[in-house]
Amino acid sequence: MRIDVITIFPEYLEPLNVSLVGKARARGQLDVRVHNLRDWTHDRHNTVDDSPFGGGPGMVMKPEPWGEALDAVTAEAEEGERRPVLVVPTPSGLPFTQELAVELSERPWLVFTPARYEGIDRRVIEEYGDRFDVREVSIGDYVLAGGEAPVLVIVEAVARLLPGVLGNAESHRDDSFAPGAMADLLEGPVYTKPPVWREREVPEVLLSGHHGKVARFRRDEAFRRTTANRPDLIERCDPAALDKADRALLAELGWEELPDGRFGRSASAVEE
Ligand code: JBQ
Repeated sequence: MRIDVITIFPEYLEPLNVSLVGKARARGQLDVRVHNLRDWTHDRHNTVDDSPFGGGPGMVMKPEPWGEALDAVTAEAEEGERRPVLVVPTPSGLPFTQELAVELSERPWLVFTPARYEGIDRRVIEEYGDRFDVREVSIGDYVLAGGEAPVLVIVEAVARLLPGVLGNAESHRDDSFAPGAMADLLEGPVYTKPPVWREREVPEVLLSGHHGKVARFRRDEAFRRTTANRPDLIERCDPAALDKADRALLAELGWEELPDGRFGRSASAVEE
């Protein structure tokens, strides 16, 4: 896979040399090219932004440097196979999900255009929307100063899905949020040696060697975490994915079975 990033802060992308993504690059599985947007400015101050038409606070990124940069970086784009996906991080984009990570991982070429918070002149997105597949994406509902950190997040989520990048092909299967993971539950706690640390013991069942009981324990813990941290995942859980023990545990945790077999927080639990 080829990845281009066009940014006014190339140093911000240095972490792409480290760890999983860095190793994938070193092995030739990922071709990452980081470009400085200011290389495509022509004035003395290398200006990339200007005040917004219509007024308002902050600055907007000018279209010309982005246009020249995108034309240069994507010059080799061909129709069909090598059609790049333009990934535009923005707080007003579609939520970035594992599903989108999988979709992007199946494409040969991603081009990222992280911008400062107020964003890029809209005409740039329109112009390239005609030539490439454009995905405007947000990594979450909080305030960031720019799109560079979202690029790091998205590239890591995508890179680990590329064939051969993760050592063990099995490692994908149980990911929380992986399609087909434990019925979209969060993962429970994990433990390793020593079996006792500062007088804290590893749950006995995990040392028992009883695979059925271990699986049940893990599933119960996954439900406890998911009800506590992500009740929305329980609410949209497919009732067919719930066994008898799951239902009993949810009831014990204060959830009630609805007429359609789904679960909802009982009135008393919602009040809290
Ligand atoms: C978003 F993608 C961006 C770009 C700039 C600021 C942002 N703030 C919150 N979430 O992912 C985002």
